[in-house]
Amino acid sequence: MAKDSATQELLVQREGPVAVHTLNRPKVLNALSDSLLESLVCALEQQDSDPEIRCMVVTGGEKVFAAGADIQGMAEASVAQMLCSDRLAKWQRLQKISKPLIAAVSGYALGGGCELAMCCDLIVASESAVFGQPEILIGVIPGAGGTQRLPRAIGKARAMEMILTGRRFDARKALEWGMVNRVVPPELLLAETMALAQEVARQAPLAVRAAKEAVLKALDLDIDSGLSYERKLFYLLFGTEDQKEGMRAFLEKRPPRFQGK
Ligand code: DAK
Repeated sequence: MAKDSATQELLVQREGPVAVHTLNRPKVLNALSDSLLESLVCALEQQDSDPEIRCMVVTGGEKVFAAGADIQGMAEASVAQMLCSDRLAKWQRLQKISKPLIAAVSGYALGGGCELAMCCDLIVASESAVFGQPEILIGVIPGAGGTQRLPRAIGKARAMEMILTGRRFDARKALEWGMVNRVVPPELLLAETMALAQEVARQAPLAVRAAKEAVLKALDLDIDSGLSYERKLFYLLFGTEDQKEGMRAFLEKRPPRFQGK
């Protein structure tokens, strides 16, 4: 994999159309400091506008995904300091990434780490992955989407229990509950995630973008509004060269060459 760019706490590598981001604060289990979150969001935004990149992976490596926000930097904060911090804005920027994001999760994905994984569009988990929203154990509640995304991911009853008790759940449960796409041995995590990312990256980029947008809307809209949203995006794709190429290639019995146009 080609090394693209890096800060010490975030490593960025590229393999063709896929960019891989590795959180790198092992001493604190990849706790998401403001600067780490900022580096990650900036890198993702940059790649979102780079036509050469078609899919992005976020991982913490084999040992740990992320043990949440950096408690050290938050413990003595006042309401005003929390309100005025731009941390929330970083999470909102993350939500606006239009290309597919895949989380490759091994080890702990707790608090903000679990929320980061849930912000991604697909999650590949290793057998050692452990998810949870333990904020209640330190006197708060999830603040970066956990109370909203976890019930959508695993259902209200399970999410309520996890959030009220701070209990953790493992990769098998996450798979059984529909929160992750697949569970693989830790040593295969990156390879399996890359295979999935490369498969997504081979599809027509504008259709991929529209598909992501439409599926995310399914979680917010009533069925009629969702169907209407889908229809508009569907028609819009008939204005793309890739739609012509995809359908012609099918009829000519050859693989398509998608250009993102
Ligand atoms: N922050 C800072 N340091 C952490 C950390 C964290 N979240 N998690 C672990 N560490 C540090 C430990 O302090 C320890 O440091 P040293 O003592 O070696 O200096 C080192 O990492 C290794 O951790 P442990 O010794 O505790 O390792 P164990 O294997 O025994 O336990 C653990 C692993 C993951 C079970 C445990 O470390 C743990 O419970 N960590 C805390 C998990 C947690 O509570 N996470 C939620 C944090 S709150 C916001 C939006 C969202 C958020 C904040 C703001 N806004 C919109 C403003 C998010 C909040 C959260 O995520």
